[in-house]
Amino acid sequence: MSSIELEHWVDDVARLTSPDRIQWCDGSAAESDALNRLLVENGTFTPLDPQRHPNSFLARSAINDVSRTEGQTYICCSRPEDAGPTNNWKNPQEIQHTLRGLFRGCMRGRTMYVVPYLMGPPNSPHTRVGVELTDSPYVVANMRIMTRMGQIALDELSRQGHFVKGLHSIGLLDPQERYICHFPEEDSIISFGSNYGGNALLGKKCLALRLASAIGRREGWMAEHMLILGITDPQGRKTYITAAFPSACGKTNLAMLIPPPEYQAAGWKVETIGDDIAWLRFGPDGRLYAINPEAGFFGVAPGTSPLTNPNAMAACRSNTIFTNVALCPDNTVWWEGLTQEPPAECIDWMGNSWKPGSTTPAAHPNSRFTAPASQCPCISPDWERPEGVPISAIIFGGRRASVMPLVHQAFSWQHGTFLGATMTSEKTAAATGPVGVLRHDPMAMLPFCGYHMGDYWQHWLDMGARGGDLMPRIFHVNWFRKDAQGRYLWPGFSDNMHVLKWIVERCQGTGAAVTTPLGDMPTAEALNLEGFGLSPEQQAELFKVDRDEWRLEVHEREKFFRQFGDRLPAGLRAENEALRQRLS
Ligand code: GTP
Ligand code: SPV
Ligand code: MN
Repeated sequence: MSSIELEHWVDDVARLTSPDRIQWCDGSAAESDALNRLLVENGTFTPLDPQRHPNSFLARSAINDVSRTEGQTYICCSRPEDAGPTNNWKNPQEIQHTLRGLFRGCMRGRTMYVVPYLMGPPNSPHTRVGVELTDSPYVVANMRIMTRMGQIALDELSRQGHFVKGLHSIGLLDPQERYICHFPEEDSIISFGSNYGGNALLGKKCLALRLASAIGRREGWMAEHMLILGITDPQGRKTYITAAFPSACGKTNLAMLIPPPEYQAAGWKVETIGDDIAWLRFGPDGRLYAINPEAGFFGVAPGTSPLTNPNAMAACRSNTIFTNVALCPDNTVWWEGLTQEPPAECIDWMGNSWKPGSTTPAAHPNSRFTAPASQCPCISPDWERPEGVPISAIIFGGRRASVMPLVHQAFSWQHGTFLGATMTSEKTAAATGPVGVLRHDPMAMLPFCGYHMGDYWQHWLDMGARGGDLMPRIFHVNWFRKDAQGRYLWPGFSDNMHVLKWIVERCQGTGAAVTTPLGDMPTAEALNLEGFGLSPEQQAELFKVDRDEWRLEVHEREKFFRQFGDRLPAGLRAENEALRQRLS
């Protein structure tokens, strides 16, 4: 039934787009080798040094196709009010008409690839099937790493009988004619005019977040922009944590954290389950379980180094696609932050020769590596568990140079939902537009929530009411507070372990805390900052709650909440009121 539906759909799309040939992808190594050869021949891929980077390639994108384009991303549901004030909306019939015009004949001279894929581990009841039709071999090569692609998905499709339709064409890569469209009422995606990750790899943000968030609401589960990690304490107990940080705000790094030597000596261990997306649902014991729907990492290259993230470096040594990084004369790659000393010369991400001291970066700030998760040295033995892992804590966090302290814990699930809903963060290069501008990014889902944000918050509260005391504890962190000179106060990376340890202890019912107007914070003994080289003033600054600044925050949040009208859950308004009271 479903495979017939698939064949009909492929025929329909082929009639519309007129590709020269159609290739059904089976996910085999032979298919991948042939595709990589083709990408080298057509100039998309540059092979890297086979010793230092086996089976790995550099790809350079069009210079105006380097990040997600949120202004051209649409939720296409019948009623605009169901997309809500934080999404762009299009009328489904009208946009279908426009898109048909753009897709007509757009694959002439090209191959149309049929890419069946799974989001979720094999043999999991939570796993969904998607099929992407695309004219981009670069997309196929990335999908093979990021998802479980090919025959495995066709087999699952014949069991499940349903798949999410994703139609993609790079078109002419014209930024003026770019549409990333989601149809939550019919579980389909149409993307035109971009070859960039989040716009073109339709399993990732389009299916696993925008559509899945809407499906999850209907079915009573959650799709979130969260890493998943497991921490083993010296007693051998495992605690699983998820964390929602906005794009390029530290998920991959936290997911792959290496504990400082004294923690390792004491027996602490951190393992990765996922670095970007979590699907959360109740298990038979009433706890919330998370799976990572992805099979690879689409990680930010700049700032990744053997010092900051050796696990990511190991993961992307081989079988990796590097997009928009710099190329060294010895056919290795480089990006800002990889080494302290830049190479004497290299080719920058645009293909121009580059020397240290140049006014432009060698690698694009949103350059990325696409690497198999299985290659990560700290990947958890549980990462493909069909039932997922039980979550004890959820962490929210953003990039805030001021105001927001290092860590605090919510008083309740509702208060935690409020902490997530009021997250703000400075914009990064992961989306087009000015970097550094502060914006609200609720639950790090602003660009990824597939329906009305007010209904999404209500769904969070409903999940909390269902889970009761078994729900995870909720925390907020900020690794990015700066001093008056603009330097980060907190060393971050490995040292984030100090904060994780306190969070684990709070979940276990130990970890000491003091109550502040914002939430519970660690006592000086519970989070020992000695030996960090921080002055007492710097330590105080990390945890400072400036009441005047916070009264402004409360006011700002009130304004932010207003746009959600009567879809703002009363509980969230009440939490802002309660915060105002605690500050006075
Ligand atoms: P997406 O893939 O876009 O969703 O990003 P992400 O949330 O996985 O972010 P990632 O871990 O790739 O980090 C983005 C940038 O933040 C990199 O340049 C990191 O080096 C930097 N970063 C990550 N963790 C920390 C930290 O603890 N402190 C500081 N100062 N920088 C960090
Ligand atoms: C993000 O921007 O949050 C990413 C990269 O993880 S992308 O897949 O392009 O969305
Ligand atoms: Mn992301």
